[in-house]
Formats: sequence, C-alpha cells, structure tokens
Amino acid sequence: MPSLTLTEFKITSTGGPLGAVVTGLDASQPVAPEVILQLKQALRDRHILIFKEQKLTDEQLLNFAFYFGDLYVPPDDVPVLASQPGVTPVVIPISNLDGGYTGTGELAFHSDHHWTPKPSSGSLLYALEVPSQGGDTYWLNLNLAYETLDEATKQRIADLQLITYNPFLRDKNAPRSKYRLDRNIPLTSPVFPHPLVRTHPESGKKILYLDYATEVEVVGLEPQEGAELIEQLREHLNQPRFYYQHKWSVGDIVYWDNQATLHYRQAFDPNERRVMRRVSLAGSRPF
Ligand SMILES: O=C(O)CCC(=O)C(=O)O
Ligand SMILES: [Fe+2]
Repeated sequence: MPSLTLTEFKITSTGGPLGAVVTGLDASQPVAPEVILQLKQALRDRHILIFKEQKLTDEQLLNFAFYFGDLYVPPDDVPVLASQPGVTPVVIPISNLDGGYTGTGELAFHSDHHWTPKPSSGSLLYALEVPSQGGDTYWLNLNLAYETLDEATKQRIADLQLITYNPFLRDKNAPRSKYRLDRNIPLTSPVFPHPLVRTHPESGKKILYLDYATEVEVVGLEPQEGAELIEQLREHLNQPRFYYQHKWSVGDIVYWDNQATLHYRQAFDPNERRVMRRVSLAGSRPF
C-alpha cells in the first residue's frame, strides 16, 4: 500500500524568467516513463529543473542523468574542467575541499564546454554541503536574451559564427581578454566556430549562444568591429530580468540546459564548505 506521507509529484514554475521546481520525486529510484516525459517537456519550456530533497550515491545520480542523455566526453585534445591526460572523471567534484574543482571564487556567466566541437546539452549539479551564505548560482535565459534584441541587431547577427577559445588552454600568465584582438598571437588550441544565434535542437527556439567573459572572436569581422558587437551583446544579456538566482539547500539537484542558458556562481567564504557533484551530458553540433 502506498505510504500516505509520500508527497505527490509536482512541477511548479519558479515564476521567474526560467526554472521549475520538482517535488515529490525520488531520483535515486527508477522513474516512471510518463514522469520522464513530463520532465523533458518542462526542461524544454523552463530550461532548468530544480529537484528538491534528494539523497543519492554517484551511481544513482548517473543513472538518473542517463534518462536524459549520454555522458559528455571531451575529445582527447580539448581539455575541459577536471580533464586529466586521457580521462575526465565521470562525476566531477565541484567543491572547495581538496581534490575538488572551481574553488570559492566568482564564476562568470558561461555555458559548460561551449568551446568544444559538440558542447554539452545539459549538466546536473547535486548539493551535498552548502555554505550559510554566498555561493548562490544564477541561470540566465538565452532565448529571452535573443528575443529582446532589436530587429536590426537580430538581422546583423543572424548568420555570424563565433569562436569561443578554450579557457583551459590559455596561457595563465597572459592578460585576460574577452575578445581576440591580436591575430598575431599564435593559437594554442583547435577552434570550433558555432553559430552566434543557434537553434535549440528540441524546441526550435533561437538562442543567443554567447557567454559573458570567455575570449571569443566573430569569424570574418575586423577585430574592432567584432569586439564592439560582442561587448554590446554581452551588456544586453547581463540583465537581472533574464535570470533566476538559486540559493542552494542540501539535497537540491539542478538540471540545466546548456543549449539555452548561462550560469554564474557567487563567491563564498573559503572557511565554509560547499560540496557538490556534477554530471555533464553529451550534446550535438550546434546549428
Ligand atoms: O558551483 C556552481 O554553482 C557552478 C559551477 C559550475 O559552473 C559548474 O558546475 O558547471
Ligand atoms: Fe559551469
């Protein structure tokens, strides 16, 4: 007999520009087909899903993630977060403890693995320990960012290709740059241009496929012209009306669509502990 204390499965919009909260679902257990389909539909509509009160092992987290796609595996010559020669861990510790990644600093708005030939379709981040303050993560709706551009800008950028340079290959001593202005600096990495305006592979929505701070270059534009365009677009996308701010609770899993959103993380006190586990899912070539 089903327990009366079991809460009902529910998907509720955050009411903000993106995001839906999922309650009454235990991600450590097999999930019913109709529920998976509702989750996929909700992800398409709301771009991120916030699952509350979860408790799972790495294996259970992976099994849950695989309902939505295959594991993201980077090409051997394209390093990503946590890459080690030849292998990238399957479940990545996002944590400020020894052996973890991303430290305690602020992380600028980005999409995971943007600079690779087939960027990740989505990532799941599961919170095991959270700081008492700071360390919130924000997700930004890149379809809304696109739709709110003026018509002239939409036309101007319609067919442009953008190179996003791999931040894990940049010279750590070189000054940080948000645009590649000097073409004489030799490239240290293979580059993969993607459409600046991409079409979401499931919803068909138009996406402004640009992050906030990684070094980029618009193919075919003079450096100065490209840099000005990108600065204007980045200024436009970085608006609170496009984002949802998430204050983490232990047991939250956030599953976000890397094809439709950017994410940003606030810094937090290095004396506090923040321990999370991340799984990234494979994606397809952007079009
Ligand atoms: O720590 C966070 O909230 C996000 C870190 C991040 O960018 C990621 O896990 O992809
Ligand atoms: Fe990330």
